[in-house]
Amino acid sequence: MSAAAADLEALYASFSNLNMEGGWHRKVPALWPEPRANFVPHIWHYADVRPILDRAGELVDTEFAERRNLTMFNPVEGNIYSTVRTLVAAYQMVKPGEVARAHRHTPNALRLILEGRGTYTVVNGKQVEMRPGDVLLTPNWAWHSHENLGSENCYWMDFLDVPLVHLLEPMFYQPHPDGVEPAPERVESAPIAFRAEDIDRDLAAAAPDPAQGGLMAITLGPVELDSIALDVIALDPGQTGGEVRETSNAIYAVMAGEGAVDIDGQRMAWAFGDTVAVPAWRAHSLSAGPKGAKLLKVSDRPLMKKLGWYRHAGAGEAA
Ligand code: 1HN
Repeated sequence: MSAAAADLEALYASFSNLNMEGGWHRKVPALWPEPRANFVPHIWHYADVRPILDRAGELVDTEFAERRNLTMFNPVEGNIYSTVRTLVAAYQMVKPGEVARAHRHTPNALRLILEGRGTYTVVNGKQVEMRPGDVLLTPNWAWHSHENLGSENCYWMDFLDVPLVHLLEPMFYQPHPDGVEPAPERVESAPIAFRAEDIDRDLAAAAPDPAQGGLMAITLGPVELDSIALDVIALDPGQTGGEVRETSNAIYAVMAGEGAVDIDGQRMAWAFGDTVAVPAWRAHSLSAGPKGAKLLKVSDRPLMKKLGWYRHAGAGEAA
């Protein structure tokens, strides 16, 4: 070893037990030219999930489970929870007569109802029926419980920013002291409830959205979650959207119809109730089968925008 090399070794040794590293001496880089392909595109099929939910309904009691849900984790090394970096998606089923007790937490949540009438969610004391095709928000720290007062199983999807809260640390969680909120007020409409028929009406009047590959799309609002944007995208029969590539992390949920997503040279076919993880900066385009399709896109775009990190490339035209 040269004298200079020996001096350097001595320098590294002098701070190696101080929990410090020289920025010029890192084993893994801290910066890179553009978003890396960390999380991977992945699809979960509702046809696979539904019988599992039914079986869980026989074996797992909601008295015992705070929530009888199945979370979808991205199949990337070391991950056992997140669907994409900032978001987690889950499927949940509540049987007639069952109650998912009230609780509140700092993570923001929303639900997309797939099947079943007669189940009510109570959000901050307001009781709203959850109907197929509805999207219902549960913002940061809002009390929420779910109760099936009908005669059909109710199936839905949950989306939460729990992985973001894990990263940033502001996790708070409380079960409601009374189990459920006492004397909720039943309402037909609420600012946190986007009804299927209202979504369809707004979509029918929508214009092509360049940010969604030129497909017809609406953004749900004006009441919004701080960290999560909700876009509903409609495809005509046989339509193909232009390529979309953006820094936001997204999860698509199929509200109606069938089709496919082409992503990084891979094609994934989807149908009603399926979930597709589209991590940041993955070029992708959607296409519909012969009956058209409708998708909910759940993304962390508001965060990216607030922080000045939202970028998108190749706002393609729909064909
Ligand atoms: C949660 O609170 C619900 O309240 C659903 O229905 C899914 C997944 C992870 C963490 C909390 C709910 C959840 C969840």
